[in-house]
Amino acid sequence: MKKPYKNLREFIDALDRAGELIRITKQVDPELEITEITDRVSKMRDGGKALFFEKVRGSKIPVLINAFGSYRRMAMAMGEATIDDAAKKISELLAIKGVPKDFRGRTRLLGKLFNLSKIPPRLVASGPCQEIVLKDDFRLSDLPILKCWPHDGGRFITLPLVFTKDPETGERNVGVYRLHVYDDRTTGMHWQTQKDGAIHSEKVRRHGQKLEVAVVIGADPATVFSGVVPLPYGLDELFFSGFLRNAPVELVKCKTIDLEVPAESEIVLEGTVDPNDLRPEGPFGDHTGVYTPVELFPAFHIQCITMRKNPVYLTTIVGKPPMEDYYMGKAIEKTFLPILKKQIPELVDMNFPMEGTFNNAVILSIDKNYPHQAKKVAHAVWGLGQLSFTKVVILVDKSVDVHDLSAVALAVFNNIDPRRDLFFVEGPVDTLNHASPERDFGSKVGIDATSKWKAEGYTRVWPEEIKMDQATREKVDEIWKELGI
Ligand SMILES: Cc1cc2nc3c(=O)[nH]c(=O)nc-3n(C[C@H](O)[C@H](O)[C@H](O)COP(=O)(O)O)c2cc1C
Ligand SMILES: [Mn+2]
Repeated sequence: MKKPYKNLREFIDALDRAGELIRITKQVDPELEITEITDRVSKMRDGGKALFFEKVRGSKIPVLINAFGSYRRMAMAMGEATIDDAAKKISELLAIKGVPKDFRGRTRLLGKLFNLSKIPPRLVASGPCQEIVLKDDFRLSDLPILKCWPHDGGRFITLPLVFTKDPETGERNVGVYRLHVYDDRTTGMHWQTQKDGAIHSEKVRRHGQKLEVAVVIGADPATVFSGVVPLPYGLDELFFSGFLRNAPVELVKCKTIDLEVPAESEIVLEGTVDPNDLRPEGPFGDHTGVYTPVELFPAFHIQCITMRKNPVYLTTIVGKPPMEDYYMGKAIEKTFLPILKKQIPELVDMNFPMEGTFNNAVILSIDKNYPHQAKKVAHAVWGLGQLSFTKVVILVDKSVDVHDLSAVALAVFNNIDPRRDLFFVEGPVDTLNHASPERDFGSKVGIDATSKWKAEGYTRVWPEEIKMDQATREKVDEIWKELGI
């Protein structure tokens, strides 16, 4: 078993050794210039390399970006050779017998399994993330925070791990929610309405209180990844990270708030969110390819910054895909397929096409055993965590390769009778969905492109798919060379 990366710098060294990192010594501007360089790299074949900018105008701190921006680097971050290996590791965990059938039972069991494997986070007395403690004399403007796109509302911390606790149960959550810098001690807190951090915030709002928040910028790569993973509410992301790492995440107590953060973090911001102190957030060039408009989100008031002596500032950019987050999303698609199959047993394969930016479209192939099953699967999707935001759910037979968009289009365009096979629902949608008539609420469509059965009211004979017979194919293989083609 491989030794887990203790921190971000061990990951940087590993990327370097693997030829996956480029060190850039020329000075660059965190305003727009890093985006333009990184965007070009992200559009290269296989996501290019990770970039380590040693000299960034206006800051002494170097910038790491695109660290997760390829299948290979994403697999390395998860401690595996390939993303499929990580998916296999999760399948094996789920294969442990005694898995209850209902979803709540499964969620609890997942927690228990993670527990059993001795990977809960562990508190330690001290850690390098507190080598420097700045209580009064700090300025966010000393950090190399990017302004990503020309019409962004300012600088944004784009890959922060936001640590909060449920005020009622004390359960921890870690989520990546961007921070719009308002001044040297204040940022926005862009936790979208249905995200776990926002739920914590809503709970303290009802009690007229503030929420303590710790923000980690840069940690070991499994922990950073765990912040974007859509785990069920109440499941501590650090268990998932510990599971990937085969080792617990070591935590230290924050200096000014009752939260713990990874001891090996690069930079930590400690403070509070007042759910009633709402401020305009954005605009921000987002992964939907457009600027998300200005909307109200709570402000994050920072009271203390701790860091290593020589910290690295970890960041990313989002924009028209593919960007770094595309590879994170694909890693989630692959590793969550086995979990989803437990809940939707007829599910065969799943593809979040790049242009659907993960929340807006999914293609599912299913093993259809009874009439109208495609509709049942779509409704299951609309009932599950962040999957429930999916605006377009396309269902195809298991014979269709969901990753072959041409094959999917052939099935959809030719198999559907629009009036019969398109069905609509309404419900919560992704906060980033700019097309819905109001924020967080809109409609969704299911497209049943599976073959139709008599039992589904199709009275004609469903046509057979064209396939050459095996004998002829073998014969042609044999004579192919002689044909002069
Ligand atoms: C680069 C990047 C930026 C993100 N920014 C945000 C954001 O600003 N707000 C948000 O709610 N989710 C954002 N997300 C998605 C969340 O991190 C993701 O939904 C995660 O599962 C949230 O954790 P939670 O389920 O514990 O709330 C971002 C994801 C990535 C990869
Ligand atoms: Mn969560």
